[in-house]
Amino acid sequence: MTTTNAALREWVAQTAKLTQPEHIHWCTGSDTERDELVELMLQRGDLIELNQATFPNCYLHRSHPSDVARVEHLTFICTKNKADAGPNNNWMDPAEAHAKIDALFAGCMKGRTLYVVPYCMGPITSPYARCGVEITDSPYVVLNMRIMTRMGTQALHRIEKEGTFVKGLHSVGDLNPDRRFIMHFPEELSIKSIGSGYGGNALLGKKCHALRIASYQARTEGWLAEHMLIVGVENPRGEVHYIAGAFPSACGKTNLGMLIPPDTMPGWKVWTIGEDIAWLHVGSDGRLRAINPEAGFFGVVPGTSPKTNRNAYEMIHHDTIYTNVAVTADNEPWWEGRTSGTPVTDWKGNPYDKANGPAAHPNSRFTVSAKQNPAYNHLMEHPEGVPISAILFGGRRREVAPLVYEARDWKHGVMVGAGMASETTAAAVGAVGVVRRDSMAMKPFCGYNFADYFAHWLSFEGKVKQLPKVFHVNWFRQDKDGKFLWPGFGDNLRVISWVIDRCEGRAKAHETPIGLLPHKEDLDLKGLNLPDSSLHQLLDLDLAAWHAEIDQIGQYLEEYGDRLPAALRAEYQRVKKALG
Ligand code: OXD
Ligand code: MN
Repeated sequence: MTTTNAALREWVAQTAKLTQPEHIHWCTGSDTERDELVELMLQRGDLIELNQATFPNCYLHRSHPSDVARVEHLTFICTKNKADAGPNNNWMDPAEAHAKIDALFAGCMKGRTLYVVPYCMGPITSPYARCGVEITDSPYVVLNMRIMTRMGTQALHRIEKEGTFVKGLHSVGDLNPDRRFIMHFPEELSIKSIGSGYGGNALLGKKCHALRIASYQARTEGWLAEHMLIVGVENPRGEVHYIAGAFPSACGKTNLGMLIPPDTMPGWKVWTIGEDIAWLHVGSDGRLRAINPEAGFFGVVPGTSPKTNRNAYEMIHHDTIYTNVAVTADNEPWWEGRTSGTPVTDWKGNPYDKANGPAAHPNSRFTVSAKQNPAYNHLMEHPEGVPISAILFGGRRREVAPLVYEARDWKHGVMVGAGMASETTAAAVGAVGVVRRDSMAMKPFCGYNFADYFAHWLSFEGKVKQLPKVFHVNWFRQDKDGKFLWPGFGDNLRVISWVIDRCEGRAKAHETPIGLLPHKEDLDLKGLNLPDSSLHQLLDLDLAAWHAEIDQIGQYLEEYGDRLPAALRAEYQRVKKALG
């Protein structure tokens, strides 16, 4: 197979010359192609068949033990001007980056197959969708891209019609972390990634294209590419709202996107549009509308149980690729938080021994089609996307951030998003549990200078007929003994209920220096039985802690110097003054 698109033909030929594969395979996305790839990987031991009676069409992949998470320190934004990448990114000069990484690509596919993977991010007929082509030597990547994107012939046809696509070159190389780089060239709409087979580093449609390259593209074209879930909620009055939520990796986007209402909240309905990435546009109706550019979920497995997320638990019982989970004696996948079974083999393939740490890697993942989600909704395929009523920003904060507060207007909302922070998780290599600023949950994913990104966010005021209301939430507050104060999961709907009532203009809130907070009477807490002392801590403003917090936010924002939008600095000053 080949293509009528000369640029694509040329690029594949050049890449083959550089990487010297034994075969070239143009992916169609067909079932036969998938079956052949699965067979090949089973033969090579790159996939392990799980119990087909209880987990039909489920397979386990074990990645190299040094290759289990995103590598932010090896991820670069290569713009001509260093300042355009900003203090939020590692930067390398494009010419230097190409030379460095091309030297590693030279001959790296000898004896391997080069797969050409055309894909579309977003519903195939959506004017907001964008296409790309990933060249990879990893059949695991092909199988995952087939689930995570609209991959194959249809995407190729769109590319041939439009003539444009993002170029992503990937090789697992020799998996040596010293020869691992994830390079982005936003001005060329291209990506080069070598030395890792892990999701975020290797499935180039996801973080590399749909966030880093797309955020850059979005700025020049007047839209937003965000690290956000998109959820549809209908309350017992029959009012429907779509909410987008930006939370850092492994902070519960998948759980909130697939939330199941608690039994004590009858009449509520919730459906998933997305659980990791949202592309937001000003729609023809003047509202901010969101599409999910992805077609599947690449979610964190540990903690998934009928109690925490029954939808996800059911969804991953068939047609799922597991990466780095443990296995039971019955050959079923196992992870910490799974309520049945006992692990006998750990994620590395060794006999399980508690002394060696968790059985499943804390960042072990499932890859599944979004259609397997019991809360799937056909609106995920809607070319115009869904209208967004509210945006939630949130992180993992043991202290300081209350359960929920509302920004008083868009400018304040942008300031709240810019200043947000969260404890780091196992989704990226490095220390876990350290509080860091993670503006709009985009610290690892914004393909350009955050100062310009904040200005871009601010620019939506006036462009959108009805701007979403902005809230900050924190499901992760702990008491002094380290116990979570809020039950989370399905009960987060209680907070969403208040958010919707605020959007409808009927719920009460009181003004504080940081924004509008509910009193406990303003929240639907029926059947929850939370002690008053917990509610008090969750909804109280710790002024001393906030004085320290606002100073830290100020120091962080000043890292952006003169490039920081004056309107954001002014908004910061307003909040600081209000705190006294
Ligand atoms: C992810 C991440 O995989 O954010 O979604 O790391
Ligand atoms: Mn993510």
